[in-house]
Amino acid sequence: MSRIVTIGAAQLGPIAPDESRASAVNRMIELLKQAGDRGCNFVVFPELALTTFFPRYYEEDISKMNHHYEREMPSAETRPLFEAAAERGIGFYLGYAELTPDGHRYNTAILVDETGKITGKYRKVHLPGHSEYDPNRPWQHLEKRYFEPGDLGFGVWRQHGGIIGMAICNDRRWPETYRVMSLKGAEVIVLGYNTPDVNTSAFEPNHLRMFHNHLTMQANAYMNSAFVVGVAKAGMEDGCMLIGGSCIIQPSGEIVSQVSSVDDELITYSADLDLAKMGKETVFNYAKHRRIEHYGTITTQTGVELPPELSEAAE
Ligand code: ING
Repeated sequence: MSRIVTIGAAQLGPIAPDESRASAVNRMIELLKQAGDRGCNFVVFPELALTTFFPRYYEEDISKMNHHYEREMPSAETRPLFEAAAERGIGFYLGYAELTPDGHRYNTAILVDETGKITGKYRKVHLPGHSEYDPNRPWQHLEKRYFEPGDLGFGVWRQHGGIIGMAICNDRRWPETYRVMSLKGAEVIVLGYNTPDVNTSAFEPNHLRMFHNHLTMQANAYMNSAFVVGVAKAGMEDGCMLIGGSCIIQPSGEIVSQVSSVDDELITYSADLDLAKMGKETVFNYAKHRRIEHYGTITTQTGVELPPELSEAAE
């Protein structure tokens, strides 16, 4: 009996720096209503879906950014989102900035089930950008200033009849992200992203932003035999253009649904999770074909142990 889960990718357009939580929540509730009308079981929202992408701004005193963080989840402002989803029997993934009671700051995502219960949490591991003001950049990308690397690892959770894993934005560029979760059985990997359409650290032709966005998710969907759902916060946020391109990718690596705007937009797909099983049981059957004992040791951050004759050259 096939396991069909109708997945919604709920892309958000720009969130202005002074936009209220209530406004962002209401926009997401509107997308949830559309998702309910289209029979969705599960909806994926973007990274930092409650606020503008505030790592774009430098603040000497980090506590001046506290209003962008959630101290509790759900809060009075976000509870309506949980209620709207539970009323429709829809689970969801939500990205937001987390400030813990003991003062830790994370770029976080949660998994919520169809009854509105938080079933999983993930804190972004791969934080791109920098921690100090960089005068050479048109916009800052201060994720290393405003967040700590995640301390929860890459988890997976049983929900909607399958095994779901979570990642956030830059994580999608690192194969380890997907491999760790697929080694744990992930059949669906969901992630939100805020990706400026211009590389502010070095020149990069503009078209590569979208190419790399889809390449990384499609390739890793195939190599880990999992559905991958990538959902953007898109559009011109306070003068900084964020790419869209939200999409749903099947384990073959093919994009099966993709947005056409850089605004609030819902796309959906009825995924047969057993498509993920096929790859895990054949071409990517780890027990049969994966040979880690033959890979050689990985001993350094660069990822390989150099043979002696080369190691001097590397120093
Ligand atoms: N944003 C971007 C991302 O990984 C980036 C930053 C873009 C890093 C392109 C490297 C290359 O999509 C976030 N929020 O991680």
